[in-house]
Amino acid sequence: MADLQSALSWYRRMVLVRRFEEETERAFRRGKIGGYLHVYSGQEAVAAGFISAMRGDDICFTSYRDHAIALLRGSPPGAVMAELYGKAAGLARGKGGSMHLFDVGRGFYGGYGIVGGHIPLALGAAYALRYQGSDRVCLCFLGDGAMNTGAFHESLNMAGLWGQTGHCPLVLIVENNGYAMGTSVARSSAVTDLASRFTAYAIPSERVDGMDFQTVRLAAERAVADARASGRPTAVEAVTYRFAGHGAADVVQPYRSKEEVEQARRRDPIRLLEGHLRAAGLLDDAAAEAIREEAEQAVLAAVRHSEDSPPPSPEALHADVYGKEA
Ligand SMILES: Cc1ncc(C[n+]2csc(CCOP(=O)(O)OP(=O)(O)O)c2C)c(N)n1
Ligand SMILES: [Mg+2]
Repeated sequence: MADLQSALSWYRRMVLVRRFEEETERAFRRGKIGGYLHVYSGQEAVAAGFISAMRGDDICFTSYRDHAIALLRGSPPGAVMAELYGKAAGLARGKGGSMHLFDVGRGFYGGYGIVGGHIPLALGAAYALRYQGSDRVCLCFLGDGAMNTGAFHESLNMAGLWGQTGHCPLVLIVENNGYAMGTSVARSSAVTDLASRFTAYAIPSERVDGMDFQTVRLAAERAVADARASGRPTAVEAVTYRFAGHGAADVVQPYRSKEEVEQARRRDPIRLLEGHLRAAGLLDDAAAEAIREEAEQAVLAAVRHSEDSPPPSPEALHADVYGKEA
């Protein structure tokens, strides 16, 4: 069992993520958040498990389901929320929105809307880290649906190849939540054992229960340590479930039954970790309530901060569009 004492602090952060996401859904319905919104509820153990295994100077990439990654890497909730509100105090200065969070100072390289489009970027970043002579690693979170894009296969081929000479410290994390929008894995993948698909590119992989923080964390520690020591890519398929719709507009959800969602909710990752912590005597009712209250206050403060922040100024329109010459 991974160290439960430190799991308590990750439990606290998972509670914050869940509460944060509930508030974003509410703000979207009230018209406070524009554009689009994909929440992470149900999948918290995956990001928390992997981010807990990262070193401060490691880096990560993900898709548009990105709020949790930023929060778990330590971005201030106020800056994350303000970005969703399109405000100048946002993490991307109000010009990226929900799908394009970015916090380079905390090793978070985004937040991308094109399915699979971030995988080649993560691959290049992993190569660069070794090329520059460091032992840092790059994590790339991706969905089950992203595994069926050309970018995935082209990137994995190069990752396998570069790994042969120790030039690709890339950890690939498949967040298998069972669906790509309204299409199930079974309807879209010829091989539904997603972890096994990495063997085509000589990349070691394993499949784990993505609802159990401790299990994810152990797999993450193994994968990160392997990538760091060998410079080879490694992959983990975390089997998880998204409790909310694909995005804020996915209300009816004809592609899955209420019973299926209820069944999955019985293995809520936050309650599972709470159970472990209570069994170990590390959490009781009063402490759990205090953690919920702390999350509540942090999220309400983030909302106030976002409401109070101005939108980006018209002059900011052209800022940050082009990089500066080195
Ligand atoms: C290249 C591309 N094709 C289609 C879309 C539309 N689209 C947005 S999300 C999504 C499903 C992706 O599913 P998955 O990778 O499993 O991630 P999840 O949403 O389950 O986290 C699709 C098809 C897109 N954004 N980009
Ligand atoms: Mg999916």
